[in-house]
Amino acid sequence: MFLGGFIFCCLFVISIAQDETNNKLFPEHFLFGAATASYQIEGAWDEDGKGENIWDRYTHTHPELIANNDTGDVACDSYHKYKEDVAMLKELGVDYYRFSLSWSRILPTGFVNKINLPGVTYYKNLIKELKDNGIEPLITLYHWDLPQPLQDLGGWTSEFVVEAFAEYARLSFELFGDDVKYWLTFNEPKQTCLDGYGQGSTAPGIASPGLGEYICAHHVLKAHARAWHIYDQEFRTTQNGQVSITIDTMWCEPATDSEEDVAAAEKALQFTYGWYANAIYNSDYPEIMKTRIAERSLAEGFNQSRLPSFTDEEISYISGTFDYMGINMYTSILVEAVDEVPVGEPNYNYDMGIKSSQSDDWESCSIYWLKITPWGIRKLLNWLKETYNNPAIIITENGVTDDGSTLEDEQRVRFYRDYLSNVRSAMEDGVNVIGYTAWSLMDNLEWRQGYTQKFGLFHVDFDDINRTRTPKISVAYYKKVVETHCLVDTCEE
Ligand code: GBH
Repeated sequence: MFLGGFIFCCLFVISIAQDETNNKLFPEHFLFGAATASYQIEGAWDEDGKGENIWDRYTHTHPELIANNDTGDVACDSYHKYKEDVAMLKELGVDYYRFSLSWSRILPTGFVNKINLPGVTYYKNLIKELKDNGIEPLITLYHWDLPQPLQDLGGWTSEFVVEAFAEYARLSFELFGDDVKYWLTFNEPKQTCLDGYGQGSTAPGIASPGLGEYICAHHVLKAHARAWHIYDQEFRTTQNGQVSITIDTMWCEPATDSEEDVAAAEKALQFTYGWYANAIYNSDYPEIMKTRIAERSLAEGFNQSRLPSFTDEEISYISGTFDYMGINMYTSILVEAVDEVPVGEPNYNYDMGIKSSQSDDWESCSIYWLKITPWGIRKLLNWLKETYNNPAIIITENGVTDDGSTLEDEQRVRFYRDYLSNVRSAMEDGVNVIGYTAWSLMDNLEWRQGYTQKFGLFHVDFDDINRTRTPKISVAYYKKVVETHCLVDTCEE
């Protein structure tokens, strides 16, 4: 009797959970993939002629800033184990693999004066192994690992880097483009600029708040546009691929439905996502950024806005430089309006001028910033559709971390099911989502969190010289989704 009641109750709970999951099939041509990035997986940091990059420098000179003094020196050793990586992708059955090129593995000086052939061969081999297994490469040109010699000249705060990036992009299209249909110029430029050159909290660790991040972003946008135009003019007709950028954002939910909080949430989206996206998908920086930063700059005693401005020619050169839209999304924040911070020191957060928090009701995982908010991705996708005129969207990263204590990562299974369910619902709302990428294929160097955070579908044993990879149970779930295009046991057409 008691047991009967228990079983009844559990079945009831399971069926409720299933009911909430979208049970429509994903369209036949919908693409599923998995992602990594060079510094986080490759290792071989100084092997075969690879040059030093800003993350090599940062982890080697500031070990105290990285959990357990970890480095990417060996990481997942994918430089030697790429065939195992491809075998895991094959096991998942994914349509594509999103990985990034290490600029300094191909160009140790950062410039095209010296091409490092073993580096080129490595990526050629990886691409061939992928194609032989029926997996398309989706390549990110820049996932945060700037060649150190370019940083020594000022990195992303110097104008010359725009042309250096353009030449690196052209060379990459030349070398690999015949086999690549999808490119991304930059991964999450917000982290590059805000953390790297504004707050100084990640490599290269330059703290120039309220200035460095805007100058950096200005060059990143120009460099992205240069690369897109190079592809468009010199490669598109023969290679027939698509080029975009991936910008990350959290969904910004108004803390209340007051007019002020609603406006504050929109402002937060413009300052985080729109900062990069508006120039590309609409034109120029968002009005609200131009106005607020100009006003605060003048009040602070500057003679011009700390936000650099584009010429009309530059505005039209950058506008429209995308063939699809890439987005990375993990979590959400609640946004409240606040009183204007008195003018004082330049600061991006004061320029934005909002208060953000996360609700205690939202489920946590092992990293502090990632609260599980699957409904947020549906709202974000709808906002992107409305704000940027309904582009074709590839979600280029989405995923969750664990602490490595178990291979039975049932939280990750639920995470993928619930986020994908909301993606599918957004598609029913009319959002044109064409692809979804799980972050990450395997556990890897989670930047300043080192190897303590594990975003992988596959577990990697970092104490083992072989860096043995083992599937977590989420592999079985994602594999089934990729195969059936369905999130539940049986789907409707
Ligand atoms: C992505 O970054 C990266 O592209 C990828 O390399 C990385 O491994 C993956 O996601 C997982 O982190 O402290 O509240 O300001 C996600 C970047 C990380 C951006 C946390 C915002 C700080 C939040 N996000 N970050 S907060």
